[in-house]
Amino acid sequence: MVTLRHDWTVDQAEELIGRPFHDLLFEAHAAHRERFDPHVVEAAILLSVKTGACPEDCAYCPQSAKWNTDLKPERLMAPDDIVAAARQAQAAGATRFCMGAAWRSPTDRQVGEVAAAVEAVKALGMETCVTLGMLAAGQAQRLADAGLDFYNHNLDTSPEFYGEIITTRTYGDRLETLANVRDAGVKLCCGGIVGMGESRRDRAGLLVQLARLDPHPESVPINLLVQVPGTPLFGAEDLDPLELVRTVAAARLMMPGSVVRLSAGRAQMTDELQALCLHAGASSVFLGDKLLTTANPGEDHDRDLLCRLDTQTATPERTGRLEPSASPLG
Ligand code: SAM
Ligand code: DTB
Ligand code: SF4
Repeated sequence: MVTLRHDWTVDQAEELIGRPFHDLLFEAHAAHRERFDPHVVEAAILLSVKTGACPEDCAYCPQSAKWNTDLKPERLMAPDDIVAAARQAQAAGATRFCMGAAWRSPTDRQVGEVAAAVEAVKALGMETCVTLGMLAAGQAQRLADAGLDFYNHNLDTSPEFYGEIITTRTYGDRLETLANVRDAGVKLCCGGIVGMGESRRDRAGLLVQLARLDPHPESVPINLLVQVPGTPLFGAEDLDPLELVRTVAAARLMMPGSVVRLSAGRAQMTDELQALCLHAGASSVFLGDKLLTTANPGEDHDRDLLCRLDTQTATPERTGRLEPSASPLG
């Protein structure tokens, strides 16, 4: 069984991503089958509970107040409306409901309001995830007390490339939030974005930072940049799609026990590219026709694709995670 390591170097990760394509995919798929049922994909649904007017300057993000995008800012949603959306998500087959807010860092009052929504969504029997920006230790504890399962906070890219993308908060700030979340006993959803003009070595550097977290993040979203008009990264050179596949495969091998999510950008991918990413070890997606503010493939398309791939969405009874002895490879 592929062992869990936290001592990856950037050279090793870069070598891994650059292995002969078929060797890399073979190894990643085999590692995936050691711990996961390859016929099951975890399904989460996102809701933007507070949209736009964000003071940060993330170059990819349509929600930053610094860029002129066609986005209408919206205040924090009422708890009843959030729970109604969660019910719909559950009816659509999602087992996890992820709530995102365009904040740099929430106030204690805002954390309290989100915590109330988390409690209500939990009561439906769904897993909960929120992403609210930087979080202080006490705020993480408040969310943990409400029963929060996951906190999403991405490292986004390598420490070296980071300054090209965001100047209003540091890599160290992000690591501090991750530590606060972990200390409160909440599971981590932490990954990054590819296709921002970074090099392969940057992608390796991101994976090394993620794999150095001990334990590894329980959930690792790999986002392909969604290019939004008005953001500085609109018009960035497209990434070779096979580099996305390589990144997913390397994430699978470097964090063998984590769930890798093929996250943003699926609406811009062919079905065949998504199939390759799922073969390379991704086993989680966002369902629905919207991510936070941009388009996602939508229920009909995804049902058809998963059916063509002989794959079903996870249920509480069939999560897709195997006991070590239950590997279909024997
Ligand atoms: N404001 C909070 C924060 O950034 O910490 C939470 C919401 S933010 C929208 C969540 C994540 O979405 C970002 O960290 C980034 O990785 C991802 N994201 C945002 N815009 C994206 C885009 N255009 N393409 C791909 N991923 C994107
Ligand atoms: C993550 O890594 N990707 C999701 C979730 N975590 C919050 C967000 C993707 C956002 C894509 C751009 C948008 O829809 O606004
Ligand atoms: Fe704000 Fe988050 Fe968007 Fe950055 S990614 S601009 S912090 S909403």
